[in-house]
Amino acid sequence: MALKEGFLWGGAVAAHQLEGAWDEDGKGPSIMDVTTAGDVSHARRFTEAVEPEELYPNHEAIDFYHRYREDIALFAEMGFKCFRTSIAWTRIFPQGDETEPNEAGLRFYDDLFDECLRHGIQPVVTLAHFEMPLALVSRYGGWRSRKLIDLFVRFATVCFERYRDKVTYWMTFNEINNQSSFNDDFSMYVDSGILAREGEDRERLMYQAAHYELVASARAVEAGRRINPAFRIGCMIAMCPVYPYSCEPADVLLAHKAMERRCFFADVHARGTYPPSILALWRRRGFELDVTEDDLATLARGTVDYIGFSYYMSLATRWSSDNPGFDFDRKTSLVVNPHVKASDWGWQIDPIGLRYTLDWLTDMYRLPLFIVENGFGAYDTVERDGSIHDGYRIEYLRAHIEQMKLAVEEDGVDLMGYTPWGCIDLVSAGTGEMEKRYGFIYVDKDNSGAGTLARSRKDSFFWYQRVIASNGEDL
Ligand code: P53
Repeated sequence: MALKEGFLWGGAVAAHQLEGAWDEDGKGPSIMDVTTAGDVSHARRFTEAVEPEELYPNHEAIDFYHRYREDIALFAEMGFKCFRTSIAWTRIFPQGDETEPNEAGLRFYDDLFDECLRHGIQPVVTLAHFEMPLALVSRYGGWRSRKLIDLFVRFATVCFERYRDKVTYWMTFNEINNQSSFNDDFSMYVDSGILAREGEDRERLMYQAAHYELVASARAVEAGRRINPAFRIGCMIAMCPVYPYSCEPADVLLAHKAMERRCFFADVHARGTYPPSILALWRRRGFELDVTEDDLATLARGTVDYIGFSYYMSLATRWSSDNPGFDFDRKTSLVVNPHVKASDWGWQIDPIGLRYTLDWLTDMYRLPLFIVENGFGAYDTVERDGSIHDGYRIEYLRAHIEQMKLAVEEDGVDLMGYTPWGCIDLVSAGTGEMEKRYGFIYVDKDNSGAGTLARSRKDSFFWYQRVIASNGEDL
């Protein structure tokens, strides 16, 4: 059994990481427009407003806003069947709480999706990919506020109605579960627009924000179904399987607890209920969250059609006696896995982990799966003749596609498609660097922002073209 016919080969990006044009045609500032550049050892910072002396790599990004025709032609040349991008909320509702959408923003995505469809490329669209309007942070404290549910549903509804006949595949919140690392400022900010204040209980904040988002997602799913019953609406989970460091029972239990904490979001999206472990955790912590009967009914109704997920790496964890509650914390509970290598950014490379993830998600949720991100961030070298020999990237992707095929062919996983991340070089979410490159297409721009923005084909471009043409047989 090979990959199914109509398998959605493509590539994935997010609006803020490639569009640029951050203040054009009525677009409002988003949280990513006040996020500075960082690198592997310096975290990105968030300023309150746009400061003149700071470097904000997302402001220009790779200028896709003005160059998308050329870029989509290159995707078409590779044979893409689909293209995953996101809609910048701030192009549609610049401040987030207007009652009428911004027509110029809506028109941009009309043109973009038309251009894709002209090439036979299906748009796959994420509604919230790390970039809520900044005004929602200053006015409401981000997803601290229940008010955000209505505002998000309004945004989602406007998009569903406008692109009813252009987009079939949707996702609500990108990597909604990154914030399970609630001690990490970046994850809390990009998922929920929350900067924890001194003395606030970050864990409680995270569960409350996540609950509002899950309700907003469920209401969006319901709205989408009404608008077009043919829509396929999914969730999006960052999947990093957490392995026990050893077969010591406490290590195994901690790894299991880590998966519960990281993946309960998928339970709510897919089954419409919170798992007992999370309800028990809230009781144990004494969290009295704003969760109404009506919310629970909404969650039960608005379950997703498929599970979209990203897969880059696996993690490993080791229990220690100062952790009697088996709490998993990315900052303190992780250990290096001695059996796998890591990228220059410390991401552990583990192709078998992708098969494990596909099998695990299928066992848990029995839904179709969609690998909407996978890839290798690496430094590339441009040769004197302009060629780019990125054999390391081909090697990473080949190994992962092999495991993905085994999951389908030998384990019976129902897989909709595969869209490698950053199919064209773009701004890294985690570090803001340009030089952490994922693309099949090189973009001439460096970390300081210098470069012509010219596009060129890497070796991986021609390789991926063959992979798609052979439906994954010629690797
Ligand atoms: P960058 C952390 C862990 C796994 C995936 O990431 C992550 C993150 C956040 O940095 O994000 C996803 O650019 C995300 C994309 C992002 C991509 O992975 O930090 O959905 O927006 O660009 C790769 O190397």
